[in-house]
Amino acid sequence: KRFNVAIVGATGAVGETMLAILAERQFPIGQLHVLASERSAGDTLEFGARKLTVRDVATFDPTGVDIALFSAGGGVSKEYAPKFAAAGAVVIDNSSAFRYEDDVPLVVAEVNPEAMRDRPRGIIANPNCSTMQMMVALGPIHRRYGITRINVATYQSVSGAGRSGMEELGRQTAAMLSFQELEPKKFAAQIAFNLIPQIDEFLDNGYTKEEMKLVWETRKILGDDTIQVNPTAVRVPVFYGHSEAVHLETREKVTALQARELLAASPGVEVVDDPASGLWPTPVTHAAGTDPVYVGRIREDISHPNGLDLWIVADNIRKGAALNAVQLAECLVAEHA
Ligand code: A2P
Ligand code: 11C
Repeated sequence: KRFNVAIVGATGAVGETMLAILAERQFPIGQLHVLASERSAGDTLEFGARKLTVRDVATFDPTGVDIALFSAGGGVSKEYAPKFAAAGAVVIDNSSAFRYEDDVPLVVAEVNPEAMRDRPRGIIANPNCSTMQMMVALGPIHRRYGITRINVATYQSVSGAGRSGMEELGRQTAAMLSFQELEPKKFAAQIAFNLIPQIDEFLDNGYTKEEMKLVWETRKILGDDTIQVNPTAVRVPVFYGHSEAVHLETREKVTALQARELLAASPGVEVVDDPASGLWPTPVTHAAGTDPVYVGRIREDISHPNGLDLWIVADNIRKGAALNAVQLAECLVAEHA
């Protein structure tokens, strides 16, 4: 069987990677519709040898679409995802529009794929990129040793803010190297040669929404509302790849050696951890353009008897968004096998 697929937000940073990954993994595609706003309607995108014309989602008839991958922001998802679902498509939504609703599963392919079978609204939510990579590494540790608390500081690349985020870092860096200044537009402060300790808006509790996504999504994906999560999310001048310094506390003690062995055998994880030869993952040398979630700096916390420290790096556009969405689409295909 072949599946008719629509990508909503196909011209964006995530959408174009969804297209690339569908082609790479030889997804069994029948018709492929690439949709965006009226701004880019009429533009052409390539899919292997095929040339596809971008259409405006607002005037597109979703009848006959089997699987719709949405990555055009929460507003677009809220308006159009229910319409695609009503027309019979299963929607895999990369926005935060439905993630926290009880009747919408929130799924990381390697961690809780069973959750996607129960989808009464025909919508499956793809987690936020910073949660996604943390879950691929922490899911197996939680299952074996029981995580009680997570302290995490993130180092998030500008591609998380979409194409315009990457453009701002590029232009601002070039301007500064020629002794000019470029006013920030996309980010709240200069991002070139700088760090910004705010991603998304502030909430009443003093945490940002990006930080609270790590709390809410971790509990939902691991199915455990008792897990305590204390995040700080920071934007860094890196193009592709989010990094995270994660400090865990577990119910049962886990040694660094046990963690290394467990992670090395876990799906989607690649351990890069050889301190003796100075080997640890970075967004540029390991993650960018690749699929695994890389884990290094695995060590026992000297300040806590049941503490474990990890450095987790992944391509936020691939595993953090587009790749997981395509993996979920592959699970839908498997349901028909
Ligand atoms: P468009 O190219 O028409 O602006 P990014 O995250 O890289 O900024 O990409 C956002 C994606 O979401 C783009 O494909 C963009 O399409 C799409 N998009 C943004 N707003 C809308 C909208 N109102 N309707 C449909 N697609 C939208
Ligand atoms: C960032 N994590 O790095 C954000 C982007 O909820 O899907 C993705 C936001 C989301 O800016």
